[in-house]
Amino acid sequence: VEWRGGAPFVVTPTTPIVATGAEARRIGRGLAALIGNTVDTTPQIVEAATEPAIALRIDPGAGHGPEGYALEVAASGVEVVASAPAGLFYGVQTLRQLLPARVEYGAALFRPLPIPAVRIADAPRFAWRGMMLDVARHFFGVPDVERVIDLMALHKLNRLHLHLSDDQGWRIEVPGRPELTRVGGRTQVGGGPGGFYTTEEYAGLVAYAAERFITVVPEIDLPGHTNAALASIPELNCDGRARAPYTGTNVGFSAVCVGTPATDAFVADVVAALAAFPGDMIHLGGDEVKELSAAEFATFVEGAQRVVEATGRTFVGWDDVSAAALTPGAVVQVWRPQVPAVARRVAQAVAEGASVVLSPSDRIYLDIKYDADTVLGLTWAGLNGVRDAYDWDPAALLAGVPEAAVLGVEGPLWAETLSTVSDIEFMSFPRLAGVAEIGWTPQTARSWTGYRARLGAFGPRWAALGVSFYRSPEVDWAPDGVE
Ligand code: TNX
Repeated sequence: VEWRGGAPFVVTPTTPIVATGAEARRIGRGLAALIGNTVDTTPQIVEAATEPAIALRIDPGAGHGPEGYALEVAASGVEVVASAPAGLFYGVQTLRQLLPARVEYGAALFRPLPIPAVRIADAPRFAWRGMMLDVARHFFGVPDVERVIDLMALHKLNRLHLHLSDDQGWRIEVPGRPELTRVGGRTQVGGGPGGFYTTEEYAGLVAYAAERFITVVPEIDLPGHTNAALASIPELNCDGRARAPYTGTNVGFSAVCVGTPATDAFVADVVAALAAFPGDMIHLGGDEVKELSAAEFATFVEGAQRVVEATGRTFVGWDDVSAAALTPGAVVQVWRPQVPAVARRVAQAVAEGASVVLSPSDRIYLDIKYDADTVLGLTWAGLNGVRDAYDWDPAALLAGVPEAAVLGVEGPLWAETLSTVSDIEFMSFPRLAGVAEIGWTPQTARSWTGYRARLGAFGPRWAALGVSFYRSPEVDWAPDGVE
């Protein structure tokens, strides 16, 4: 970032957006909708302009990698250039963050919008910059997930991991297995109505995310965390008897019967259902299985991995799967780096060719309380303050796991204690902004003091968007709505 000083660019009701090609024009329409609140103040998308304009360009020779961009703001004009659409989209998100926070109010009367003169060249440090949403413990409907996707996009995150099944609920249709949603889809923690996504709704979410350059990573948790499936399909149990539905919050008590034709057919159907949607990865959980022997667990994971890989997708599992033999290219999502035995096994998996996504539970578990006064959330991993969530280096987290083996970072939001989108927002922000910055910014350019100041200035933008973020006392928050 190079602040150039001097006069800002000022967006007025007549400022055009210059964009050619379908993708640049689509991204331009998004920016136009942000700037304008009425037909009179919404910028026109044009092919060329003589007056000061905002130019959005995709130029395959622009450099900065597949997700990077360059942004230049001067009094005479704004230009965002990227070699691919994702980079152009991220450049526009940066432009959005440079615009006054009041641009986020959807109906406020138009006032000219200054953008400070600056030159930026930007590209992400990591390829996987994610959030996980647990829609199994409590179900969140399509509009709630779209809201999460919108907020992820503002923060340039690119992976939405959906935890689609657990003991308390099954949330996605599987062709030929209507019991899963008819029985397993009707429960949630605390006994509420639950719910599930129809195939059309889920496809709509995947497309909505893709329009914002976010790839959905679906997770069906196996072989444990499966009570909802065990209640729906009796044959998945070794005794052939359906389990009772479960709406509590214990973990580790359920597992499918390993090695039976019924279980193998079930895994095949589930993986085929997930592989029918656009995507590149399939997450099969693997966590907290207490009801199987070590041999049964390894047999299950190795078989499930083969089923996923046969579809051409990459297999992802929680760090528990490092107890099995993983194929090179498998992805291990690390949640317990603080447990020495887990850290050793993960390093071994990396030595054998696996890569990792880092979700340290004592840092970026978004469902862990901020401090002792937080009403929502859990405390089993301690307390995760705003600084805790930000102030760590992915390349230094685990011995034997160098930066090159780290695909990226993801903040998981488990939903035992969360039931509304406002609950989601409160636990996610500000901590998810820290995940985003860890994902983008080189370690040498990061500091808690710098981040803390920028976070304080970002509060009014969340407020304008109606995000019910936690005003942590660790940060000096700028006042809202008074620019
Ligand atoms: C552990 S993290 C779990 C989840 C819980 C979470 C609560 C992981 C792979 N398993 O089942 O929801 O803790 O923080």
